[in-house]
Amino acid sequence: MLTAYHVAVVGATGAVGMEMINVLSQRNFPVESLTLLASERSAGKRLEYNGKHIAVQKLTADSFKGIEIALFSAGASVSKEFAPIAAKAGTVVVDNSSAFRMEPDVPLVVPEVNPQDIFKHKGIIANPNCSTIQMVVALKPLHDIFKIKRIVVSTYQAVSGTGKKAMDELAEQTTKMFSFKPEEIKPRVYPHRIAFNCLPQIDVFLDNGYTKEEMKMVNETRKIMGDDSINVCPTTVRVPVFVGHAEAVNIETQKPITPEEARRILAAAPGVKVEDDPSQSVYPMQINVAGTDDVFVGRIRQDISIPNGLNMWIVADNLRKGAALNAVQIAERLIAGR
Ligand code: NAP
Ligand code: 3JM
Repeated sequence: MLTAYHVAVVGATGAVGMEMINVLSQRNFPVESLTLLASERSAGKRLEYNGKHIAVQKLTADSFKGIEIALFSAGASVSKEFAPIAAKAGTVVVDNSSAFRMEPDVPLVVPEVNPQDIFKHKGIIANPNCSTIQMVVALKPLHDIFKIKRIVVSTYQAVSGTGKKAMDELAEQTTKMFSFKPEEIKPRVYPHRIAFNCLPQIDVFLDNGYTKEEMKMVNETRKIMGDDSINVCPTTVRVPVFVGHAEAVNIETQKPITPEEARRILAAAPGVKVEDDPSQSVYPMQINVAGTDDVFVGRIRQDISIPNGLNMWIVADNLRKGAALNAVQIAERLIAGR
């Protein structure tokens, strides 16, 4: 008989939490009971899971009694406070926030890249940043063969990465622009207007001039790939897209690499789909990847400025592979025990 688990989603009413509920259902995750947790604001609200309407409960220190697996996506401060409480109660936490990602005794996992790290957990497993996840899924198979020395990446990130308030803000600002009322736009979530604009700032600025999002890509890539020698030079940009992050990625490798070899290796790589036919204007785009599970790669071409370099364009659904799906895949590996 299949074992089923007592599962909780923390931040269930959010953009990522709601996608977690969808993914648990779509992948038939063996759920014995599903507990939905959020702040006091959403207590009593009902969310649908497998045709049932489940009432959201307020998250408290007592929420984890009998819970075996908790998927957290309520922000880093909630994770910092409640993930250790859950772990102490015997729950295994898969945490979507940046709270524990760089802690040495917390595994940081992308199942296609470092599944073995899952079993080193001490109660908390961290889900990486969305932009990092899609990049390492595509780059690990190339690193294994050609050894990546340096990555230069620019991101084009959707507003859903910031949550549901940011999605509302883009919709409202767009409507105001079309009603010729730009003076009524008062940015609340971002420092500037996001409609019809690109913001070269994601998360806060650090002393080195990079943003926190950019440094997540540097540090998390090294930890997941298990290779501190990889140099990452990122620029992260918010674009007026609802769902899907895209990335222009340049790699410099130790061994010579050709676009043909890269296409062949990526076509066989787990979780990757190659969409690359310039003659037909075929390449991955956010409008096509939203709602899908794979990491899509196109525009694969030689870097004409250095001996061993390659350019590519990597796109994925940030709420699915970038967050909810990756977390559920971690939980699936965990219960499979391998
Ligand atoms: P969101 O749409 O704003 O949702 C936030 C969720 O957290 C809501 O369910 C909210 O509940 C809940 N929450 C807020 N404060 C809480 C509190 N004090 N106690 C309990 N629940 C609380 O945001 P989101 O986009 O889903 O993202 C949530 C978090 O997930 C982010 O802050 C980030 O840490 C993480 N995330 C990770 C990735 C990734 O790359 N892996 C991507 C996106 C997000 P209410 O409805 O009650 O307000
Ligand atoms: C807080 O697109 C994005 O803004 C990145 C997702 C995100 C994160 C994260 O996963 O790193 C949004 C808000 C965080 C965080 O630091 O936990």
